[in-house]
Amino acid sequence: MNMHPKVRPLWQRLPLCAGLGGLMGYKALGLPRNILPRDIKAIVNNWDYEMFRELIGSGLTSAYIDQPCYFKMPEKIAPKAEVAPEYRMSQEQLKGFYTNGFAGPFDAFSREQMLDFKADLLAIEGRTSKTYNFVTPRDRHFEMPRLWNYMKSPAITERVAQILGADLNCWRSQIFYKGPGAPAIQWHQASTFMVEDYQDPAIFPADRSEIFQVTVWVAVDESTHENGALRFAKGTHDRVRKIKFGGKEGFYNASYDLDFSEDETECVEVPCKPGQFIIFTERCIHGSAPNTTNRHRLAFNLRVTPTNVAVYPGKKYYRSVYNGGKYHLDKWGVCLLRGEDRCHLSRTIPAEALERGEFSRVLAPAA
Ligand SMILES: O=C(O)CCC(=O)C(=O)O
Ligand SMILES: [Fe+2]
Repeated sequence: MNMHPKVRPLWQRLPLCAGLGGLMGYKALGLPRNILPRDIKAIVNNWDYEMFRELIGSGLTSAYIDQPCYFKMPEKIAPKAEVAPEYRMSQEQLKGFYTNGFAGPFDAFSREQMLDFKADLLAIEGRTSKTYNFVTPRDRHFEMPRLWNYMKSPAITERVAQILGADLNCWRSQIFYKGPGAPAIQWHQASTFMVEDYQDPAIFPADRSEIFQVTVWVAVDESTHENGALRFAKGTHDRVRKIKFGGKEGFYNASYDLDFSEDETECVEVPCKPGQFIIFTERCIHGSAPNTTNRHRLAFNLRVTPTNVAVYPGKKYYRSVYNGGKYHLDKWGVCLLRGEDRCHLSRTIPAEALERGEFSRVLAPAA
């Protein structure tokens, strides 16, 4: 099914709305789901009534950008893991993270390390991924031990552990090459990453009102106002917004207008020196300005969940609506970033295999 957020002609929208109404009724009546075709079953299983209502009520011109979530501030803000003193986040930093949705920049790597690493990243950028068989900036850590080793640097993992807990999986990474003159990455947010194909979430937390995922974004080049440093809209991780289909701006290949205005809250730019990183929940509305310089801006990120969050359970592939491409998951797995995985909910690539660059050893989750 084509889930692209575009406004369809009325003659298509009317029967589609009727069909979606039928599926919503099917869900409400608790009718058997196993007999449904895969795509339809995914919708009945994973769409909340709110999602159905928004799509049908708007005549298929508006939808939640992702599975709806409403953030509940924890009663007590305290680190969720004990870490060495040099990595401890102050109470203010932790409170800032919960209030704003992001924290940093923090120091992880030297300018020299990043300068040297740049060559490796630039070399792999244009090569076919051994994991997915096409050129993609995603998940190159499977074939780049050096990238994986940076990702699991204690400067990063020990900070994230204070937010998500002691046992952490990395389920995705991405290289961000923002070329000279590249456009802005528009304001966006994600909760369970259902935004990818609008059928299945990528990640399945037990409680969506908690913080169950973070992104760590590492600057390889200095990021500045001129070349497109990251920008955040403070406190907007409180809820998942709606989008209007179409619209002037494009998020990669998809065009939509996010139901958010910059004067609702304080929007801040967070420039980083090479080797510094920012931790944020992807639920916090963020983006980056255009690169107005004649030099690229290179960065990479990792996406992290606690090990008790299942990632792509039973899923063979997903399609990325905004990135384009069909990502087969047979060589993909989560990688243990810190602690221990006692839950075994997701296909896993053993860390030793990654450190040796053996990207294809995948362990099945416990039945
Ligand atoms: O690098 C950028 O400009 C955007 C990064 C981003 O959106 C992310 O890491 O989730
Ligand atoms: Fe993002």
